[in-house]
Amino acid sequence: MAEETLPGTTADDGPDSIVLHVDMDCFYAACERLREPELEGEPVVVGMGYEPGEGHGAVATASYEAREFGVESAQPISTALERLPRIEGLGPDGDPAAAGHYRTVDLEFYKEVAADVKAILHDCADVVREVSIDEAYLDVTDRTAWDLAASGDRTLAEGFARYVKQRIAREVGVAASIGVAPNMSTAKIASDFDKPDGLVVVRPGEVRSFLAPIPVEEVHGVGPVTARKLGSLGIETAGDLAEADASVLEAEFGSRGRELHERARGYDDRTVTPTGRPKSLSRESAFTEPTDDIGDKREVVRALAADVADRANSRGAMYRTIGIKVVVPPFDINTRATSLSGPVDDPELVESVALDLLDAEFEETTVRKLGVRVSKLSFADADQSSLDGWESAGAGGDDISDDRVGDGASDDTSDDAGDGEPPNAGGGTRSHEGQSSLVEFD
Ligand code: DCP
Ligand code: MG
Repeated sequence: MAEETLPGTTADDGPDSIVLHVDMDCFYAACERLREPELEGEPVVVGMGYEPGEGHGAVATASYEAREFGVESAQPISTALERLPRIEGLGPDGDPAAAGHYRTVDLEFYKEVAADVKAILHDCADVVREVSIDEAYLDVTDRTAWDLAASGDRTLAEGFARYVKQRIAREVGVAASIGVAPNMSTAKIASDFDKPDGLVVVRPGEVRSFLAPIPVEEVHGVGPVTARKLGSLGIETAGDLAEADASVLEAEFGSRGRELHERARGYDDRTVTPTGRPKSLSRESAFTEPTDDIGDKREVVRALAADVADRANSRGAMYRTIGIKVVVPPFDINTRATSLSGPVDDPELVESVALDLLDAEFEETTVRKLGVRVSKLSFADADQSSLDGWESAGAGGDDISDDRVGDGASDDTSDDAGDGEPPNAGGGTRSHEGQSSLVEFD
């Protein structure tokens, strides 16, 4: 894979996270258009359980052309079809099905399309949280930056998101709207802000002003009942909510009131936790000051190795590859890995292999960050279903611990659910690899 060549990529670790929320536009209708391109530009209604003359059946989704006529999700299909213009030659007058283009839900097909989209998302980010069939959060903090691109006033993060959007359009043929922001709740609002085919970027300093005019219903965690109560307090927008007295909110809504207040002010400290089964487990640790002290480096590698081995063990994962990452200032990323002849669960081996890799080439190197990774994972229970589809959404996503390892070092952990296979890792007893792909660690 070619992450190092992605537009918008730098190896910088900015202080603010970069979260993408990706949501496909009128997803089921877009899938129908893939196999019936003549539906492009037409009002399309997708639903289930509709029989002409009966009131059953609800709309799952409608194309944006159909939405112009007042068709919306969860509406009775008969109502939707009444609203749409008649199409000549489609059926007898008086038959509501002769209006618009009605298609019955074909979930199996939509899941196939969703899996293609998902594969691209996993290719573009190590941390992907799948939320529904057509929606996911990506943490791409390590893949791009909030810095401005050299060519103008756009951020590198925007270029990265545009690349993700274009890949989905080009390789799968469906449109996505993407929101980019320093946290999950703002990214979600941003992806919805300019649908369809939207790309809305909210930079770290702009979160509060972006949120201010948004209706409170759109703030994450505000349902219709809460929105009504807030309305009765004169709070209509996220801006009103942000300026409201936190103690009043707390009195009315308990601790949730304080949380909503924080969200409206642009704070949301949830991290994007991945769904599905990881393909690798890694942990990194940055030194406050770059160091060439081999004692310090070995101590950090030992701690990282123990942590990674422990996480693999607690998840029932065996590994066939053990690797290290060595970041030399400013951003020169080196990865080395050793393949084993078979899968193991062996913390001592993780430590000794990682230390060997460090000593072999980096004994005197000044480093800014170190990482340890185990990959080529296999699991004791062979059930891989959670990796296969969007349905796994909400089921997984263990919290990633964030405790410190080693003095003066800050840590990141990641469970790589993407394709973490190094290029030459197959076979051989502890065969050494040379420089392997950045995918391994980023
Ligand atoms: N869906 C459904 N019933 C609903 C809502 C949604 O069956 N009440 C299905 C159909 C949608 C898909 O889930 O295509 C994704 O839901 P979204 O809410 O993301 O809706 P769309 O993708 O269709 O439209 P949008 O462009 O607004 O995202
Ligand atoms: Mg959608």
